[in-house]
Amino acid sequence: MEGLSVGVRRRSVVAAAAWLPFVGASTSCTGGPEPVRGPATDLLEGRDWAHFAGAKPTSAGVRITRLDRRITRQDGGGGQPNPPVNLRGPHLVFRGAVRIEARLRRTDDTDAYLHLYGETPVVYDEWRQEPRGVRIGVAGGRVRFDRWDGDSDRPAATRTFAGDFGEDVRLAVEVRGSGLVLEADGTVLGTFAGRDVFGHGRVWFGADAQGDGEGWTLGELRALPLGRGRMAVQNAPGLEVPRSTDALRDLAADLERPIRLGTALAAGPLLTDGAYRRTAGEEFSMLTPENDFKPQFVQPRRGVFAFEEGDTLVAFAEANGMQVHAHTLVWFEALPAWMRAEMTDADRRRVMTDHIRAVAGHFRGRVAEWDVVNEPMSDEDEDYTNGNLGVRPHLWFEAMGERYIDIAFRTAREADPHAVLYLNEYGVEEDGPRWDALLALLIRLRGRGVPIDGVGFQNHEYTAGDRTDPEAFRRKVRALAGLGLKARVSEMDVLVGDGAEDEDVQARQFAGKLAVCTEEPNCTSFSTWGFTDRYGSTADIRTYPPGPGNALPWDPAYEAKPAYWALRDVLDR
Ligand code: 9MR
Repeated sequence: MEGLSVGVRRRSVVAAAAWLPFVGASTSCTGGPEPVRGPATDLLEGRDWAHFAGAKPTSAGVRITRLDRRITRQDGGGGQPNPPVNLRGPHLVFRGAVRIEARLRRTDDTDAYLHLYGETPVVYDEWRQEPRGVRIGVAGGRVRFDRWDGDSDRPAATRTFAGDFGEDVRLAVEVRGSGLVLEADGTVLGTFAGRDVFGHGRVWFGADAQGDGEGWTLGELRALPLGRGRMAVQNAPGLEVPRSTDALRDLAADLERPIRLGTALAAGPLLTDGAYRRTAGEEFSMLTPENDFKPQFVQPRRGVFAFEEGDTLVAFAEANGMQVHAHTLVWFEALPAWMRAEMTDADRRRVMTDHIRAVAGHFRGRVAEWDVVNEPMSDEDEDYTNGNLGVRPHLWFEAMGERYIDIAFRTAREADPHAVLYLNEYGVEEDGPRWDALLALLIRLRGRGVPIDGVGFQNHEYTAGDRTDPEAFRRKVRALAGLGLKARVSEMDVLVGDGAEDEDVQARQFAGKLAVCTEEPNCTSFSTWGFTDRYGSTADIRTYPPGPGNALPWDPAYEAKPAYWALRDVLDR
């Protein structure tokens, strides 16, 4: 079923619509002749549900744990639900009409939802591009149906159905052309306009548990083609990609003093976008998880961990001979709401150390390095004169003072004794009070015997004012060498205007920093923050579809930009 063309899909939509003269209203029957059913395919047995966050395959089906994953706002407020998608599991490719049947078993007050996605979400941890799809489930004793049209994070249509639904409910959805038929326990509940939700002829699966209970069990999940429809089940692609001998990573490995060439990656596009996967594995010898290791992903509820997306990134690194630079254990952003809640100082400290032990312990031996403390320096002038010594007074600082940094590094070292431990910071590539305060902090940490090995210089250049001089950066790297510390370029991206010369400015900035890193013996790696403008963190992600950024070495269509060639030139000198 590979390579279905849009034309074929359109024709089948028209054909299927003939079965469905009455679309858009809720009725008790579909109004058309019963389509012939093909054989059903089991989507649980023998399929991969083990890499799906919050899910655990059992003999009774797949147990779905309540994760409460949300995209929290930076003030810690509610945010958008972020239920996981089983991207490493099966998805359907179909044309014409298809029927999906599920059995939802509940033993407590959990609200049980099955998501059928027509395309996959793009997940940033402060925003999720909710794709086209439908969600069916049982909530508060009612069957519920929601449809997203891919133009907002809110559902375009929601319906609930009261009924005598027990602990074990069979739901079915038929995708028939542009119509959707919903069935519960053998009764048709309604027929809905499907818009173009499944117009790509694909269905990915997700599941979510909400409400007061602990979870539910997906007892059965099957799919079958209807009428003249065709259907195939596809598994996720393998993670190993073909290697070249002449990519950035190869040139960096061939330097007299080899360094690692890295980039920030996300599990979603790795599993769904072949060009992303191939370029990432071919060109880079190190990866930083852009968001998938952050607390709101890995510990969405206190004591409930979900490492599956992070594990996928580690597996990708292992399959392609890359190192993982893990990011990040202690930060003031990307925290689940529970972590920000009021608590005693002692509890706050326990939350931090428990998190470090659990997360660094989980990845122990499989990651080379950790950003233990991210962005400890303050943005407020007053923190440089009020006794805080430039250290940001966030929740961890409030509970422990500057010693939170000592405790974090000591705990990380115990949890993964072989990982190289970094402090990661922005805006310290150039001279100024921020750098002075960081250097003074590093001297204090060294003086107290804190096990810190190096500093990551993020090198984000978002505005013309951020364009730092490579020589200023070189002085910082050397200052660290004087303290016996390593340095790395950890998150470089260079946002530019759209003038003809802008891409050259961008290329020069990337090349200048890489050159310093290759020349200074304590600089270990050079990483960009993403590599294609298609998913960069500078994209305008609050619009549907997102507006691409322009800060990275590859354009949204994976064409190498001048910055890429400039990086090669530095390595190939
Ligand atoms: O690129 C990341 C973006 O998707 C997240 O929403 C954001 C908050 O977690 O973090 C971005 O990455 C940041 C990194 O973790 C730390 N340094 C600055 C990066 C760019 O904002």
